[in-house]
Amino acid sequence: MPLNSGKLISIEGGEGAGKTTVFNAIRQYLGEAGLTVVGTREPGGTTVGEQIRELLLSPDHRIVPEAELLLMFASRAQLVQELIRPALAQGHVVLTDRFTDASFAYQGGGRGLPVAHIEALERDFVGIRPDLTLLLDLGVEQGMARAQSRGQALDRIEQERTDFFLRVRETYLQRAAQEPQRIVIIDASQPQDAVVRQVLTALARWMSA
Ligand code: Z5A
Repeated sequence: MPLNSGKLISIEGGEGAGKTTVFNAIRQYLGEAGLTVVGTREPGGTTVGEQIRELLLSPDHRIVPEAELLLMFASRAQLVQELIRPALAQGHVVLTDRFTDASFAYQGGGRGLPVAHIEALERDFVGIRPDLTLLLDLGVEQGMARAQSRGQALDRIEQERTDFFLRVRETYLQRAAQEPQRIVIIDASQPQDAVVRQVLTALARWMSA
């Protein structure tokens, strides 16, 4: 896919999948290719969105699944209108650490909310899907061990039980099976340099398709 018009690329995966390293590697790769890359993350990415993120991730709150879903989409609606659409209109590449697939995986798969509600929110308040999604896939136990090895306190969602994360992973993989052209599965169980190599190979293939 030639990058001569704005494109949206998302990075997805479970806990400790290594999104941070991959994000930085993609940004550098595309920058060296002469493209303007606008990086962002979800939830968050705008002043309003970052405040919603704090609310969502603070272990101090008990948030019901429906409110959690709506807050994710409130942050996303703000991000799409304030940052993503303008950047795409200028022909930039927007690289985001998570996007709507995460709501299907966490609030749909993990929390068990009806997929039809998430599809309606996506249609009415987002209106765009990534052109390319890199799904960093990793066993749940391995991912949780990595996340814990950071030595930081776990946020509200990271404190969920293993079965929640198993459903999240399963949902991501189902979505990848449904949209193989858009969602590329990366084996994130490998060492960091091997994960980055897989990602950049997938990116190069997509750019030249
Ligand atoms: N969420 C949601 O529920 N619904 C939504 O719609 C959206 C999000 C958009 C915050 O997202 C939470 O919001 C997240 C999903 C939910 N919940 N959880 N749990 P986030 O993306 O900001 O947070 P996160 O998923 O918790 O990010 P993370 O744990 O930081 O994941 P990561 O970025 O993939 O991990 P990392 O920091 O790159 O790596 C973790 C550690 O592993 C670190 O010490 C690395 O050095 C190490 N690492 C990374 N790769 C490797 C390899 N290959 N080998 C060995 N060690 C590695």
